[in-house]
Amino acid sequence: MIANHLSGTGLDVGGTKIAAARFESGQIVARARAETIGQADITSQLDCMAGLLQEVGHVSGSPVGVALTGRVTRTGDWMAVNRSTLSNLTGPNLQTLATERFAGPVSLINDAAAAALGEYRFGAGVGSNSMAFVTVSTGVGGGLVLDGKLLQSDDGLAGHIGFSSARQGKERCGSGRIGTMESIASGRAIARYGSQLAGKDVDTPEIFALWRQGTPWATTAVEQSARSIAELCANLRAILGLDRIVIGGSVGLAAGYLDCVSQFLQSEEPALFHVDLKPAELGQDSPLFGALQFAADRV
Ligand code: ADP
Ligand code: BMX
Repeated sequence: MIANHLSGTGLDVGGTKIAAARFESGQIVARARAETIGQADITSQLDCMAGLLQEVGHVSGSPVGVALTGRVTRTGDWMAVNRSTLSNLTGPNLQTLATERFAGPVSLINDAAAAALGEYRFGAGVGSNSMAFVTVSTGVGGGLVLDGKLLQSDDGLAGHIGFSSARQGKERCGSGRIGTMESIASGRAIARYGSQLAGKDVDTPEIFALWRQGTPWATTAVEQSARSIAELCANLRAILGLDRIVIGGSVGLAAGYLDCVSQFLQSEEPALFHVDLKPAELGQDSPLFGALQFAADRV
């Protein structure tokens, strides 16, 4: 389906970056970006979003669809599950604040749920009946479309697959749970494990570059993540009988990563638990399209 009914502005607030895009008839006509400040409170986060809206030339009164890392309740409260990503999100209701500040209709949704909707409607999920979007990014997030309907819960926790358990997981993550997918497979986890193995600080893109050159410790760090994501895909298939899983996020879309996940899925899981794996067709823009579509669905 073509997205030419989408006009307004999409925001995607992740654990590392905040992206904004203004849409006119389904086309992105302006973009802006800022770094996420993990310790900022809700008011400062809102200031940042407002600055980006101004940069992209947001048209007053047109819809704003906001995709947010963390839990977004049905009534528009926003809070972290992993408090080491966003540590200061207690306080006022974001829906109320954002509606006042942006002077127009505002819709809030979890970032991975938004991306699932975006891919289901306009990308790699088209034609699927039940699918997941899995983002491997700062954290590990998920959005689920089941029998054509986006799964949501009042408390905003539905779809938080990054907080399910991984066989190889041992550490406690910022959610308080031990051995989560997020603690072992996320961009942050790769950097932490890679740095430990290398004996110096290395970031995730560097680790990926060294992995492609065949550096053994970098291979160990990337494969630990990819093997766990393959396990997650098999778990999702077992629990929900999905026919497709779409992978996104900067780690998920890094060259060679999805092939590595596919190989682990093929080699380590029985055929019944294999699932059609595809990269996000909208690339980094899936949450932006999905957030604006979510806004359009609510009108
Ligand atoms: P966000 O989590 O803010 O939505 P991203 O999807 O960009 O943002 O994910 C950020 C994570 O991806 C960080 O851990 C970052 O180091 C990592 N990352 C960014 N670019 C790359 C790359 N080219 N290859 C591998 N990892 C990357
Ligand atoms: C975490 C969680 C999810 C989010 C996912 C991916 C927080 C702050 N975030 O599992 O809500 O969907 O990360 O988000 O608890 P990102 O920050 O990696 O883009």
